[in-house]
Amino acid sequence: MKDFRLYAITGEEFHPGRDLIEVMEEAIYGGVDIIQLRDKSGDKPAILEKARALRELTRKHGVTFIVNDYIDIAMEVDADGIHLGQGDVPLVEARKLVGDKIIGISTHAIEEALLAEAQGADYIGVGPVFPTKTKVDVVDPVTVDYVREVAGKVKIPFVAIGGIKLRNVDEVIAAGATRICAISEIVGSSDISGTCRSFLDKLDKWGES
Ligand code: TZP
Ligand code: MG
Repeated sequence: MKDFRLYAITGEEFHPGRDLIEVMEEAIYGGVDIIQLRDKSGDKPAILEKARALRELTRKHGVTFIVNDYIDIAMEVDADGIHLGQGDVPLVEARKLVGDKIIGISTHAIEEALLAEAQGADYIGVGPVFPTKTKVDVVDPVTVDYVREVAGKVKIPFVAIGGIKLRNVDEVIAAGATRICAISEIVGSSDISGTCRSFLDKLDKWGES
């Protein structure tokens, strides 16, 4: 997959009254490399409609588009990939369904990370690094110690996620993360593009040192 640094996930509860596509376009102007549609409403026709609109937007801007939970919707709109949780369709089964599309999977422990790598995941999520209210069924924070462990042992790309804010991202980067994912800090910002640029500035600064 094309490499990436900043990964934004949708979270409509953080921008009430604002249009999803407008919000995600601001994130794109701020420099995000990947957008994931994550929608837990269960309203499939509405999710399909959002997926179509985000596919059009991301294609226009050359941004990678990932769909969470719905492999069928990802295939229907020709997303670039899917994101799986540990309790979703097993990676090996998902690979048969999506062919060479990107498969990302959330991991919370090194055993899960190494298994995902061995089974051909394209990237893994590492988190939640910090406490977060965004994900309800979330496991305990894995802390930056897990980020450090993955940075030392896993060869495929990994993205740190969960409670990551501009004020604490330095700690995550110091632990070895070179790719960052956020929901509330990005889409809930009053200056979405500026927040994205600030994340990228921090990743750049650390990359130079
Ligand atoms: N997976 C692990 S933590 C999380 C997900 C989807 C939520 C991240 O949201 P936020 O608002 O960036 O903490
Ligand atoms: Mg899932």
